[in-house]
Amino acid sequence: MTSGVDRRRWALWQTLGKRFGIYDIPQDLRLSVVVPAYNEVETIDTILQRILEVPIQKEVLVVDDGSTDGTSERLRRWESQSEVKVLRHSRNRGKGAALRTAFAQATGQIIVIQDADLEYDPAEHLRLIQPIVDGVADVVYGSRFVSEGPHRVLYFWHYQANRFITTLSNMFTDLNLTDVETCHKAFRSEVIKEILPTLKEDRFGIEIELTAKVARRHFRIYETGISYYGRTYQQGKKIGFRDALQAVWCVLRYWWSD
Ligand SMILES: Nc1nc2c(ncn2[C@@H]2O[C@H](COP(=O)(O)OP(=O)(O)O)[C@@H](O)[C@H]2O)c(=O)[nH]1
Ligand SMILES: [Mg+2]
Repeated sequence: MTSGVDRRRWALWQTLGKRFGIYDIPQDLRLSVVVPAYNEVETIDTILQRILEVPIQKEVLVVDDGSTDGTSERLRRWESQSEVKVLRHSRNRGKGAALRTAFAQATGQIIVIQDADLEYDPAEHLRLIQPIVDGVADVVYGSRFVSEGPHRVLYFWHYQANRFITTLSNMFTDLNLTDVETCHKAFRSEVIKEILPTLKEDRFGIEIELTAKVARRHFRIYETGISYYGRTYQQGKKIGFRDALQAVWCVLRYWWSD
């Protein structure tokens, strides 16, 4: 018979383990980590290193989206690594196009999107995919707004635009997401295979399009808190006002038609 102490220990392990992403991962599980990269020479080596350090079987699909700053040359050195596959766009096409290129080649059971800058931490991949591993979710969004982890304090108006876009997207999808624009998103690969032929957005509109499409098909969507090491425009952040307007347009477009 288990003692009271054992039961409490078990409960603590279950609760804290899940919270921190420490749990048993099935031996045969393989992750596809998709990395869109455009002019990220400062961070590309570090991000790939950190992705490979995560203790799970994986393939990394990096898409060099027509970089001109030396990222392409750096990636050449990674091509010999068996876990890394480098895909290239001969000219810049945008994050959405880069994701589609990688999705088409992904062979893992779970696909995780990981930007090539250091705003999101690959160490949180295990936590992000846990609801999928548990069999309760088809899609998991890492929310920057519901976690206790560290968050860089940054632009007020950027944050307001983010809230506005999330609320607008929720109104049309009838979801209660807290962070539609998060770049940490995980999907069962069947979900991506199903929606891939319909994806159209080349730029950051892809975040809204993906959300509208998983909502329309009634996939089981979860959120989990993640940390956010935001960067400034001086450090290379690129998303801007034009992308916010485009997001609004995409909410309407993908509500109207698939
Ligand atoms: N801005 C931008 N990012 C791209 C493009 N293609 C791929 N990416 C990658 O998409 C991710 C998100 O871009 P980023 O500028 O960091 O967006 P932000 O952090 O939301 O401002 C990064 O990993 C980029 O390298 C592109 O054409 N433009
Ligand atoms: Mg970023």
